[in-house]
Amino acid sequence: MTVQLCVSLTMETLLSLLAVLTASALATGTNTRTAIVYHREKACNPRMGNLAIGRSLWTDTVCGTNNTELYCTYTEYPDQTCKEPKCDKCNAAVHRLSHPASAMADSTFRIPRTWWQSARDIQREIIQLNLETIFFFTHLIMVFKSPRPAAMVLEGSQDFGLSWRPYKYFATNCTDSFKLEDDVQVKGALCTSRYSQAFPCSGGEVIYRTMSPPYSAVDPYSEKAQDQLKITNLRVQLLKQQSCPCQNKNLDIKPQSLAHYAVYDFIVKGSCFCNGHADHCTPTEGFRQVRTTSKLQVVHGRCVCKHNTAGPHCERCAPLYNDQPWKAANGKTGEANVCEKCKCNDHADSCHFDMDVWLTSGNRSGGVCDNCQHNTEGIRCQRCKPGFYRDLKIPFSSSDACKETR
Ligand SMILES: [Ca+2]
Repeated sequence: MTVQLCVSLTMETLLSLLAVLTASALATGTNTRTAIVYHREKACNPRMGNLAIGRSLWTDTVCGTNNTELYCTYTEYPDQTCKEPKCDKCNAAVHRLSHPASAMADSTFRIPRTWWQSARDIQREIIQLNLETIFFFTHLIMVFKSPRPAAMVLEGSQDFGLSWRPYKYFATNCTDSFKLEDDVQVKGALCTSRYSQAFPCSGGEVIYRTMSPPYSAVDPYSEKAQDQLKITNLRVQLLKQQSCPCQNKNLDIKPQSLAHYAVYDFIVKGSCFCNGHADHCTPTEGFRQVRTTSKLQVVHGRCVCKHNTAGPHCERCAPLYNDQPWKAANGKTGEANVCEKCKCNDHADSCHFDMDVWLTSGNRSGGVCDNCQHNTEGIRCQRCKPGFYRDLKIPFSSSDACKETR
């Protein structure tokens, strides 16, 4: 999955290049030898990053929307004995006291740590990331400041939020909350209790990997993997709060000041989606970056296509390269599946793939040239149009190779 280079020198060419360099050094310039270096194209992928950086995160509520609220939190020592609770105020209108959703997407290494906090006493809350195009989603890391929820679900959309489907359910008890099996007992189950314990009361993590079994063995550019990896939106529904077990020991604090969700980090790891045909991406048209305090780079969505491919996600062949059907690169074998150029004798700017021509050629060449110019015709612009004759004195690829018959 971490194939980076689109092009690689084969070991053979590296060795011969080295031999040539050594030889020319010895020859001290009296012998000129030319090294022809063959490049072999390889499947490649743009770098991974946090998709939440430079984009807006949305939540239903935020702490202290209408006025200043008091809240308290518990933390515990490593041996799970409770520390004294800490209380503070929040107010969304006062920068120093505000805990907006954007605080989940700033740098993980910022000190003091920043966080988003929900309003008090709510059970259901949504954290959502909307992307401007399709991206590859590989994993999610959440670090909670409050105790982790007793029940939550991670969902993705591939159609800009029209439809959603669950990636994973998280619950202290999968059967009670969702009537699902727990992957702690049943490998590969859709629910897990792994990230829902009450301890730690602060700093608990939730981790999800899209390519965990049964998908980890699959080529990341295959249709099956893409169906799992592609997203335009991601959301986490927090469904049920869980209180810190320390709470029972201290009855002075009102329970509602403890009842909130708080999250330090919401890290959506992923990359631009290029079918294995690009190692670099630029901003999608119309994309407006949210001001970010993070030094980390924004992951952009428009591929700079290689392998003679084109389109925002390198999802088709470039205009003159449709001699074979388009294919995604193969992330497992590293095969680039480069788009092949049509043979149009320099008389056309584009071609299209034709299945009949492909089958007739014995699956070798299916390109049909479009709009043959320079008075040529044929599926390869390989002959002069009626009323024109071929001038044999000049190459056929020349623009005046077909002359008008007088
Ligand atoms: Ca933060």
